[in-house]
Amino acid sequence: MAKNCHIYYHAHCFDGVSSAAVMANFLASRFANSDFQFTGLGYSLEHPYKNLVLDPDCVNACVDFRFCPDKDMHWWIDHHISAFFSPEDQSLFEERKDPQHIFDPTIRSCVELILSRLASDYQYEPNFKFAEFMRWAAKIDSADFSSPHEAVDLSPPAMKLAAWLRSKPCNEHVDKIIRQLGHQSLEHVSRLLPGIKEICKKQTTMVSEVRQKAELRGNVVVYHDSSENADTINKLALYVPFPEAPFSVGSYVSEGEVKVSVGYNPWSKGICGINIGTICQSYGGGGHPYVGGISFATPELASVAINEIVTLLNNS
Ligand SMILES: [Mn+2]
Repeated sequence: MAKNCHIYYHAHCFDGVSSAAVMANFLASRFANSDFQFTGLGYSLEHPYKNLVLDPDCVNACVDFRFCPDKDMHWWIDHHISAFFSPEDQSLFEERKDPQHIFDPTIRSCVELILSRLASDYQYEPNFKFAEFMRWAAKIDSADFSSPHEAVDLSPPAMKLAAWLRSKPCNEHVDKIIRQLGHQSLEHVSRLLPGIKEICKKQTTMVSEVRQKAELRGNVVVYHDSSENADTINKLALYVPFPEAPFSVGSYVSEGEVKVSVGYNPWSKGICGINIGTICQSYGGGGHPYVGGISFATPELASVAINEIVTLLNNS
């Protein structure tokens, strides 16, 4: 039976859009000739679903993003350690034991979690080979690159798509690309991205900006960029000038807020003895054990928190 399906996903994220494409492929295998709508969601200071009105007649699904307490969110699959906005949301999830609400923070990408659990629990057999997406989603989401240079190298098609998504392209374009992802190779899709040439050029410029402006405070690379859209930078670029520094804290001005990103250097020799996702959560943000982000309403609030976090990281 054809249905209207609405898929919510983590916006501007390779794993997020790939998860949306896999979920669409899964729902299309259950409901032939269905219509699909996609909505990207991002972290902010407020509850992400505060203004959300779900259509109960739609099949609603949310992937790679926070738990939605609304009963009409029929599917929810996430792997973020900060999946629950509040303890109340977490209790709801635990009480309901809804088999269509799947959470496993031990899996490196949401694409992998969706593919494995829908195969085991719902006998899902995708009619498209998502292996390449799964490999790159895990690599990008967990920053599993061999060097800071590899992390900022935009030659692989998946890296082009990830950089393009970070540049916050308009919804209409992202929508078109998600619809291609379950049908075409990453190589093919990477050639369809509007403005990708400029993005590759900009990346080169940003990496040289970081080389000039980033400073080392103890074990932490600290970088601030107040230029427009600077938060589109690949945060791993911060380790290009300081490949040995264990941590980085970058701050960027975006849409009236200051976005702070905190990360553990995956090439650093030491062991990360601190959970960065938890630190970010304590400031109202979220993330994974090795990387996280926080939004602040003013530069003053951000700067106080940055100093505290730098001290915390230096003492860890
Ligand atoms: Mn993810």
